[in-house]
Amino acid sequence: MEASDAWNKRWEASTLPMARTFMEVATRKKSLVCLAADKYTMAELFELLEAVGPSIAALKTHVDLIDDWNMEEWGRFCARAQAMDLLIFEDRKFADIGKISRKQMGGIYNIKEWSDLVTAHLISGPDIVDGLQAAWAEASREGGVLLLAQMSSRGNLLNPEYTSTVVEAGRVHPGVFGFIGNGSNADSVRELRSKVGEGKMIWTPGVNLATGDGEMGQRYGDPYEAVMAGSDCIIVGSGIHGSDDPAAAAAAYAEASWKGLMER
Ligand code: S5P
Repeated sequence: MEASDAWNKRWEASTLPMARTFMEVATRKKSLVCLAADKYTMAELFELLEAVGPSIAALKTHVDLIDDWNMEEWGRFCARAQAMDLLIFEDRKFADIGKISRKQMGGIYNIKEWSDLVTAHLISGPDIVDGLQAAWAEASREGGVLLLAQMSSRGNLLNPEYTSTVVEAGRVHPGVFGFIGNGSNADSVRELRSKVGEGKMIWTPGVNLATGDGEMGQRYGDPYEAVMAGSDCIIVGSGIHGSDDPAAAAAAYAEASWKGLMER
């Protein structure tokens, strides 16, 4: 199947090349799954990637979780992810002013050199997106920013008015790839999609085949429901890496998400 057929309006309306790249990868792999690779050693990360790589479309990292992180091994890890046809997404949740966020793309982790996507809060204003884009430009690379428009955790402060403000600013910004939405609640995703329109991605964490409450205030909704409600990618962590059989779990999430896209 061609990505343009699978994604229809989203394909037509998408403004950022990286969004089309994602839609192509997802179509090749029949998976709208982004793995939240929340592991604490390089060995565990490599093992998880080998097990689930074929069933996922993107790899989300928290580079500052890893106890034995070093650039050499990280470079090998990213190369392996690219060889497995994955986008690399550092979930750094930048929030500072534009010039500092730009510099935070460098430093010891040098995120600008290997990330295709990063997350940011818009709390400091729209210049954060320009700062992050300037960092990728310095590295002669392209990337996309996912703005946190909603969150999955209980008691979060991102109320509907805040969500609308983030979407209004982000939907017209060429450096914005899309928005993070609350996958634990299909109605929230639907509401977010109505605000966003067709032109940007919505990616949703807070998704698990076992719905309900997770650890420390996390909440979970169903992956298929999230896609039907307008999510373009389900971000799944413990549902995959916490499973006894991560490869089988990843395949199950891929199937649920692809079924959602086909029916949507
Ligand atoms: O609102 C959010 C935004 C994000 S990016 N809620 C989230 O849970 N996340 C991330 O998604 C979080 O940082 C974690 O890496 C992942 C969810 O993991 P899980 O184990 O609960 O599926």
